Amino acid sequence: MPEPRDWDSEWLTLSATALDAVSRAETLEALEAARVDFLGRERGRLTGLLRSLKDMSIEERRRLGPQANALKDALEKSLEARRRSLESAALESGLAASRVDLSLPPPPWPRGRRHPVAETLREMTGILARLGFAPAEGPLVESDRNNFAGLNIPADHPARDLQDTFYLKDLPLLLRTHTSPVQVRYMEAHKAPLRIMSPGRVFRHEAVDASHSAVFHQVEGLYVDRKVSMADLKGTLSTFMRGLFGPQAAIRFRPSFFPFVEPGAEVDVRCLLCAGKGCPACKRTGWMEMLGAGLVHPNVLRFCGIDPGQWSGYAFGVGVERIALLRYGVPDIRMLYENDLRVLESLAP
Ligand code: FA5
Repeated sequence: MPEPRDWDSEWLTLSATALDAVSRAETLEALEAARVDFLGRERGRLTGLLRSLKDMSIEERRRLGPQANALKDALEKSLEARRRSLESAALESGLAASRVDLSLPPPPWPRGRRHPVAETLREMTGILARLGFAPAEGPLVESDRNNFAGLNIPADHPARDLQDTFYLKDLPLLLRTHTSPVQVRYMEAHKAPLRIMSPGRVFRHEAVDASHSAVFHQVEGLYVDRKVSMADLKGTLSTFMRGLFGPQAAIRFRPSFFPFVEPGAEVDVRCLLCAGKGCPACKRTGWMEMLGAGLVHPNVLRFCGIDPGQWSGYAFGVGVERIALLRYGVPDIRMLYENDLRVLESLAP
């Protein structure tokens, strides 16, 4: 026989401690522990007492039953009240900890800026505009006529080689290999006199290296008037290059050949990356080829309906990326196109 339980003394401890345990719980976890201790379904002490009412004598049950039920109600109410107050305290302290100080300066905002090629292009056209050149545009997809034939480039010229030119499949069209076709378009449409610049993208089927890309940009310049001479060309190009590289920039003219000019020249700028000592970007020559230029060939003027007896002109075509490499001190043209933000952000104009 198990010992008869002393319900009265169990009740005394229970009723003396239950409400106290609730009001002493300082955290939601402690409160939950107190709830389980008294009202837990399996082992709760008050739950146990209520469940045992059926085992008690009638007098005990009459005496303890209503009191135990009243304590259960009171305990539930007080648990609920305590839970709310602990929850709102937790909320308050959370808010206080994460308070936003509106007087603090905002975090730095990442600042966008122009791509070095776009910025170089903008400066180049800015200088030429101040020298009196008006903007003109031409399409990227061109005819053989404008890209080659009109520019006095004969059918067997190596520049037409499949190796250099991207031809469109099944069409007598190509991706322009230089900005010079804009010369043909503009002279045919407007005749002389004229002074234009034409910036844009060009395409060549070419092996890519530190200074060559298959897609790059050029700015074309063209000036046709009475008695335009090589001296005018030199003057304009010197001013142009000094505008881009500063008054110290060293420039050299080299005789060169382009079918659409006579005489022809190439202009080099002393490599700013190695100060002329020789590096991969300048192919160890100390100089970087920047542009081709010359006096417009009489055949080209004639092709465009301009009388070479009355008019003469000069033309030049500048590589924009080559200028950007020097201005930004970038050793490899590919770095301009890989769009690695760490590289682009480090390039100060
Ligand atoms: C021409 O394209 C001529 N149309 C330029 C010209 C215009 C001459 C008017 C006379 C009169 P060339 O192929 O040399 O010439 O290219 C001109 C410039 O473009 C070069 O000096 C160089 O700066 C740049 N360039 C040429 N090929 C590449 C390439 N693969 N990648 C980057 N830049 C290039």
